[in-house]
Amino acid sequence: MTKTKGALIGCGFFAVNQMHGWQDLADVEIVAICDRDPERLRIVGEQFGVARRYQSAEEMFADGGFDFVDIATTVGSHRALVELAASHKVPAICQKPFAPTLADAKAMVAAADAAGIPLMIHENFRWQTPILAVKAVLDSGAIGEPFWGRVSFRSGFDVFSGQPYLAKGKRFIIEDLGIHSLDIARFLFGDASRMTARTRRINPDIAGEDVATMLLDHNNGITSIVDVSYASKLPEEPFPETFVEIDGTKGTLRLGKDYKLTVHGREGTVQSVVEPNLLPWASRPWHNIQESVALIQKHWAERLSQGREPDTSGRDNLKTFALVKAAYLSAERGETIAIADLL
Ligand code: NAD
Ligand code: 89Y
Repeated sequence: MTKTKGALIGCGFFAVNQMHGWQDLADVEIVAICDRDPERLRIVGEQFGVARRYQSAEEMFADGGFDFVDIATTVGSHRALVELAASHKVPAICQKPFAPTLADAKAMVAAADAAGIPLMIHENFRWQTPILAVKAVLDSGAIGEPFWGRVSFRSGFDVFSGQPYLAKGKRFIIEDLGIHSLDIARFLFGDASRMTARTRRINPDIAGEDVATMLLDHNNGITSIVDVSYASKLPEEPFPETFVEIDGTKGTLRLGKDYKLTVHGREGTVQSVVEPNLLPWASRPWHNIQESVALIQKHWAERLSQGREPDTSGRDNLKTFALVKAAYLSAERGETIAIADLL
């Protein structure tokens, strides 16, 4: 079998999950890795047996020999690295958040289009088993036409020890985590036309907001609430579970703690547990996110071989990223923001 060859840039906290995900795919091989930090490069290179190691992405691209690049660095380097991939006509995956600004994100999509390469944003939360289960219920028509929804992520988990940069940015929870919740809202309820948001910072030791409440008007008439918090001290810590509530014309759906899904319709009430798989390399409580990494990477490999655009392409993710921008603008101005004005 001819394997698709990949290269990965950024060997930090999260990239290890991506490397495991690639290793699980029989038809993909990561042949080169890159990190500015020689120690991170050595650790990941030794753990996954990758001999070609680079401290410079430019040098790695110059040597070539791979069919796609997986960019797992933090946001500041995303635009330069996607443009570098485009200049070498190498298909690229880029981690969320897409870019520092919406203007950068648009430029990245334009660069990929001009080079004729696919660009996928690693927006993996919609690939979580419980979220896929919710989508399947919606698509089955079991609760009729949805008219109201809520996507909720409330936690007191210490994300700062693993990702210290999250405490330093002027923006925090919407850009880092709410971006996933907003994408889930788009995935379940369709594109949104208007955004109204309020934010708070509760933790005095961080620079950005750690609580956000967002109200979305979706194009199809659904109203949704997307609420996120890293300041919620609950009796049972739910990290990293997303809870979902949907009311439809024929029933209701609730995805709650420990992946319990309750669907109430005309035929009665059905309860199930839509727990993610604990992959051999995964660990609780991250296994939900880790499985979604494996699933989105499988999706990329399939779409790359079929020459089809991935579901969370750069073009698609501009619409999620516009919601992020709209939420910050709305909170800052105390106004409702029209999404069409941003795209
Ligand atoms: P990190 O700081 O631990 O790792 C980033 C690595 O990239 C570092 O080792 C750094 O040296 C390297 N790097 C940065 N710029 C570089 C460049 N130009 N060339 C080569 N190497 C470079 O960060 P992290 O926590 O692993 O996060 C990485 C990205 O993953 C972020 O954008 C974050 O938001 C995202 N993330 C996504 C999820 C998810 O579920 N999708 C979860 C966590 C983090
Ligand atoms: O960076 C974030 C993400 O994308 O998922 C969870 C996280 O690691 C912390 O909020």
